[in-house]
Amino acid sequence: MSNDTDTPELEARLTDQDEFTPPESFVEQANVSDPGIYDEFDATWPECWTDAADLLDWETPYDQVLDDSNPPFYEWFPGGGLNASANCLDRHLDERGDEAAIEWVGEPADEANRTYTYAQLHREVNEFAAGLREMGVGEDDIVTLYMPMVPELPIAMLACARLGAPHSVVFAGFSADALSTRMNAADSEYLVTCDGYYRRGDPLDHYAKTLDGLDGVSHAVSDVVVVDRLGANGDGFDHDRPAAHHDYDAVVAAHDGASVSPVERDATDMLFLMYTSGTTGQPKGVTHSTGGYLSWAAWTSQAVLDIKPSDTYFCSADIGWITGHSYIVYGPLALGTTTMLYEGAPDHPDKDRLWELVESYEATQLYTAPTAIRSFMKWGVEYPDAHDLSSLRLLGTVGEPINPRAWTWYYTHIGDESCPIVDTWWQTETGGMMVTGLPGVSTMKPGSAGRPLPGVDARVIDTDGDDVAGGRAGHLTIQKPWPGMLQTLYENDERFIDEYWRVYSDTDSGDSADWVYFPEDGAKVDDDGYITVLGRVDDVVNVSGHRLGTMEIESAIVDVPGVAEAAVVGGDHDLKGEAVYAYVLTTDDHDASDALRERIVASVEDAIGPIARPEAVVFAPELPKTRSGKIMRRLLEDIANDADLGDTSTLRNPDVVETIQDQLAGD
Ligand code: 6R9
Repeated sequence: MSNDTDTPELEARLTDQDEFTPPESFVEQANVSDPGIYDEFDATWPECWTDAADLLDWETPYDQVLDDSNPPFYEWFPGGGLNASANCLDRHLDERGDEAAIEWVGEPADEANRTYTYAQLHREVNEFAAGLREMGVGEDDIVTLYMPMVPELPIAMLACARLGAPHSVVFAGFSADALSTRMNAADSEYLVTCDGYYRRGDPLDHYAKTLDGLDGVSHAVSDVVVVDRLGANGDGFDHDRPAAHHDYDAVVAAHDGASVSPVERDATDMLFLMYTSGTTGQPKGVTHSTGGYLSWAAWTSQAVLDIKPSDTYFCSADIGWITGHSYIVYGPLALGTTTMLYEGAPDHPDKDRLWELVESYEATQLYTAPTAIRSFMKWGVEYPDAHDLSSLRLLGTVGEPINPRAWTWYYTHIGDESCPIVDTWWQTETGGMMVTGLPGVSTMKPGSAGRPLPGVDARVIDTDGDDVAGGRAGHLTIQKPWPGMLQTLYENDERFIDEYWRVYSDTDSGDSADWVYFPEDGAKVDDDGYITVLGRVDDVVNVSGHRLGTMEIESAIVDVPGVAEAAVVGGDHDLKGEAVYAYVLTTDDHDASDALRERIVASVEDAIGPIARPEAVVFAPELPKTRSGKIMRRLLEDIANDADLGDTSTLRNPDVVETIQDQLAGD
């Protein structure tokens, strides 16, 4: 998206806004059904957030709900002590020890499926925690987890949490370079990875990528644990393993039946760290607290996803992203429910895979992304229609704006018009949901995320800081702190202030009221206070709900010999929401060629991963620039979208526009 928050395509999305009231059958059983909660939370803020903290077991009660004396370094539940793994496991053992905590559905086919009861999960987390502890992992040591959707990933997360060691999960689809960048930035000396995994039936050599990544780590890595996902099936790849690379099963077996008492963490101690893309090339290390984050994940899971212990809840995200952290692992397990973990792709072995799983596991909620819904639409209604989806009670979406057509399709064909849809706006940084309806209370408007949650002070403002109304576009801001908020950027308080606070805050003020969080999204608000999020206003492209920094992609492109300059923008894409468009200038001694284009694509995949693969690489004689020499990215977006370009005469080099358009058309 562009810096312009009122482009016509986005306006169009708002025109057809029908309203839907939540089904009575849902309201009757909803965890939250009293509309009075909005006024009540406003009146009692921040004390209202004891409701969230009360969902957890505290080893030491907190002294205060919020200490806001040093903004923006807010402290939620200071003085309190707790352990996240104890909250997700130990406290459920008496009542739910034999109930399923994780239903894992693996590839290939169904033969690999595993159910972990709370008792079994607790046992293995303890065993693995004992193993990590023996390797030397202690409180505050950062453990990197580079794994796909296998049960050992949440097990490792909870084992780290048990020891008070923050984890840093790196999405398995990310490249070796991305792994080394993140391990270097966090000075992480421990890594848990796996030998490989299956994608649409084919084994992938993840360990080879891991070894490459480790080559790029600039400090000593003391231990690596390798989960055997393929080897046991006879699909393993041949690699020599250094002595410091332990086999996961052997580690667990060596600590058979071990018990590790959960380390009491201060509420404000770091639970985990997650790198996300931002405006500059260097990923941002978002840090989350133990008490605030976990209460937020639990409270929103209860209030918005309506999770109850008796549910079988299905979120199709990857744990390598924040959605998987908050809404596959921490939120659902804190509430003692059954959470599903699906390793495979939604179209393998066939395009009804998700519906087959919903039917056979009798899933009660489905939480997925608009990009997936648009694919389901394209594949056709015959796939969901072939299955009994009547176990579903609630649907959710996350990651990007949902267009009303996709919303209506989801509501009709998956929810059978009897499931509320929660369109949840939030970010890695917010820890959990911020703007979305309460499914037992709120009227739904397709295309709009809804009102801010109770107690969340989200407002759309103009550049003067004044509220906008009546459907006009502005910037989304959050004007009061919330428990799930990031604490800082890892070891970089200054960048934390610069990235999120500087634009709208009086940064010299010690008064919390003068501090405003800016998530870098554009939004509109209607007369009912419903917020429609329009997308990023920074240099971030949202491809299939995944945040990618254009600077990171550009730097991978200019690394290729023969490339002089590159500009990357997001262009509209029917399925992915946005796709990567790269405009490239060659050096004088290189011609534009297919071979160069291939090297560019390969370099992007190596630096980031296949998700960042450019949709188009357009060779341009020059990049369109303003008189002051700034690349006109908005214009490049409009070219990608084949949109009306308006007046281009103020460019320093107006002639270049047509040449680029021709190039793209012939692409
Ligand atoms: C949870 C997650 C955050 C960015 C965010 C915004 C976009 C997320 C959205 C949405 C419109 C929604 N976004 N949910 N836009 N409607 N319901 O996705 O975190 O990966 O950090 O991305 O995603 O632009 O700023 P993250």
